[in-house]
Amino acid sequence: SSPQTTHIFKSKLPDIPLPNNLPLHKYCFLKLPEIADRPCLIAGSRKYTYGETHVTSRRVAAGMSKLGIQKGDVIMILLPNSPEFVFFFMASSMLGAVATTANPFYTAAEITKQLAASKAKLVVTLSAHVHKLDQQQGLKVVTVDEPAADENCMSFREGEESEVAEVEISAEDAVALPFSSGTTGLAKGVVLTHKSLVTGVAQNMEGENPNVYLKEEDVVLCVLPLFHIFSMHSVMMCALRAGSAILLIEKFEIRALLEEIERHRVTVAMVVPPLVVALAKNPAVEEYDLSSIRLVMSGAAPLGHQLEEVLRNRLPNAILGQGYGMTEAGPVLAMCLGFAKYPFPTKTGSCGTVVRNAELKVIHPLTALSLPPNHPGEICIRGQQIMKGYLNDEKATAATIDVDGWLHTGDIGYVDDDDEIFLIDRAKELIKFKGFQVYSLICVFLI
Ligand code: AYL
Repeated sequence: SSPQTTHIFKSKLPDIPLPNNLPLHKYCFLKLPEIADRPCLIAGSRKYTYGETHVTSRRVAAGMSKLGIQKGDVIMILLPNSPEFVFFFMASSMLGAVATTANPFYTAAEITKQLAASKAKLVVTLSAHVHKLDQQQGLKVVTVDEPAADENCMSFREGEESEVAEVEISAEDAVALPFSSGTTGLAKGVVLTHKSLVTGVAQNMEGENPNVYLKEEDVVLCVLPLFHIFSMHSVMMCALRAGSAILLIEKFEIRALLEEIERHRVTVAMVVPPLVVALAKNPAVEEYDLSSIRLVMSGAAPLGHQLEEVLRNRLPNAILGQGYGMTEAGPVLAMCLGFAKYPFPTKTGSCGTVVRNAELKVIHPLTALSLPPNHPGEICIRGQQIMKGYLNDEKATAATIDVDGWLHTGDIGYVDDDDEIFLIDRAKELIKFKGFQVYSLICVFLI
């Protein structure tokens, strides 16, 4: 083919109409009221049905609105995995506000930086973390555990459901603001709109043959932190849309986790490679019945072949596969088609096939020409799911999303003849070159 040919990769699944004019919370609760009595959130001894989760989110929205939170305001959710995370996230969406999420174990300095960059007006956290908050003028701090830590913060009071004002929300409004370092050193706010996230969920969950087939009877493990886009999107939002139950694990401890998986008959596990190591190799695993697990999706980092084989032996009944995502990409670029309702055969080591309603290309990092199958280059993605941009950083945004709408991931990989994507390990890790930080992706092509 001529060098000018653009090689564009698409899903094997047909494009579908996207319901991305809906606000995120409406979309996530689309199955209400049919599933109002089904289990939604399970956290220790606390259980909430879909109806309870929705109504509590509305009361939290009313409570936050009494505290002055309005459309366009940013709130920071500084919580471990808990029902409150879900309530505040959904409540924020209902108000047309934006949730910025952070690791509750961040240092005071890291939190302060994100508070300043995001201009958050309210922080919701646990009393144990309040001391890390630099309470500048106007910052409201609410705790969701009793009692409030000190006089500068208050215990959160839910409002009445009837007090939730209807706000006009446009699909282009921001709803989530996770922070990511992307392809350039410093952490930046990633502006994700209602449209990006609804599109991102729909690409995985909708259609006659959904790419990730979750059922109402599924119990989805939520052990990865919800403050990170992987869990926020592929566990919380996707499971809510499907009407599955979400098992919230506050902190990772292998025996406690195995016990919960066994007790609640977890069927779907979203994991990262270090967790696969624990599930595949920890001797404690032998003492528990994990036979309920039917699907394991690993993402966020490379999963070694051998490791995958060991896990396959441990969980012979489960479909194993990978998802490939990036915060800026809204977040899923590619997903294993073995998870589909009518699955396709897939290969070990592949991190999936590009999601539907999106285009993916692989470009030569120096010439920017698109490459045919089996040629490694930088992966680029285009579609309505990608971020609007980095918060208040036009330069970084322009360096990541080009004028034609392609988001450049900084990842090096190729697409094979079966449309499966293979990433080349650690291509994006920073290396130092003559005192400058240079991406190894450039070097791959220079050496
Ligand atoms: P961020 N294999 C190898 N590397 C990966 C993979 C994978 N399957 N997935 C992500 N990465 C790397 O923003 C890649 O370098 O999001 C990518 O640019 O913290 C970077 O991680 C992005 O890091 C899912 C599945 C979300 C995955 C994700 C992305 C989580 C990481 C939803 O369903």
